[in-house]
Amino acid sequence: MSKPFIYITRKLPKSVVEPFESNYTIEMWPEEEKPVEREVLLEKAQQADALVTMLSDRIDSEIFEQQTNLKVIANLAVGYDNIDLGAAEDANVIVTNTPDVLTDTTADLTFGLLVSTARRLMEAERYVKNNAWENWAPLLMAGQDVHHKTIGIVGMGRIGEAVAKRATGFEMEILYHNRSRKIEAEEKLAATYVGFEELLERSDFVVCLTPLTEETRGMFNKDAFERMKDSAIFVNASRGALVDEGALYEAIEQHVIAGAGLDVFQNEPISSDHPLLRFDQVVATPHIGSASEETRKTMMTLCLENIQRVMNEEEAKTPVTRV
Ligand code: 8YV
Repeated sequence: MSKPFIYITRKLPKSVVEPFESNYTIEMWPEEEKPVEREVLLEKAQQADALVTMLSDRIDSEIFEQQTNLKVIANLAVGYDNIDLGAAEDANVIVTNTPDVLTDTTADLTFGLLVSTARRLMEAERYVKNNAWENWAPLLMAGQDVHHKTIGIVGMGRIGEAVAKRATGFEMEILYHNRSRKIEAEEKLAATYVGFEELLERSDFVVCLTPLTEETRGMFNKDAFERMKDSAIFVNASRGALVDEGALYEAIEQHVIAGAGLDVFQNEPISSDHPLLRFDQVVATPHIGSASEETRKTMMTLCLENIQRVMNEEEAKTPVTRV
């Protein structure tokens, strides 16, 4: 009997794939940095028993409308807004994601973005590297304190909680907003549940970690930025489409808020002429929330383990369920 066929839509390291090669025929899109072409994805989805997919791969009804052997799609991300779960369910295809293993890594990056924006780290680095540091002045590159300030976390899931944990080390007041109350987090982290508007009004740092859904799309709009303090810093490590980027641009330009730390954008990848990059008060990173070598390799292995379990007719380790 031939081995089940797994298609992986990016080039993954040999060390991750090798342990699975004795049981599976594994083929990968040959590029590490370029997404798989749509025609190739459609063709491989017809042939494969399992796919490992990335956020940049649109997995919609077209994938399932064709004749397919697909049993499982393992998304290399905790988010799965690139996948039409309804279409997958109709086609009896199990979808898995990579929760937990990336929580701390993403929380580290989120907190790093917050500190970098508040303390003007990237701007200060440019200043030194551009040979502009000729004199010292009492307010040279003076930013804002982080410690003892108020952080408002929108989306108190696993990553939100891990960010709150880091905020306790900075002795911050922690506010959060979430679909449901998180009583345990409230007790453990002294976090206070507030409404979205109150969070915007009271926070020095507004941190967005909520998933992208039809309800949350564009929730950080003109009204939201106008409610924030003029000293507020907005941090987004979730999804770009949660933000009206035009409204964010205006809010920073007109000093409605003080700045933003952004790991995600509406249309990724962005180029250097993206309007938000004009501001010194914006720190931008290329969607690297979970991008530590250790974590990315753990995520990749989890994808293959999920596939292995489904192929062995066991329950996947981290299946995505529709809510
Ligand atoms: C992705 C992410 O894993 O997990 C998520 O939802 O946004 C990232 O950490 C990464 O972009 C690879 O798809």
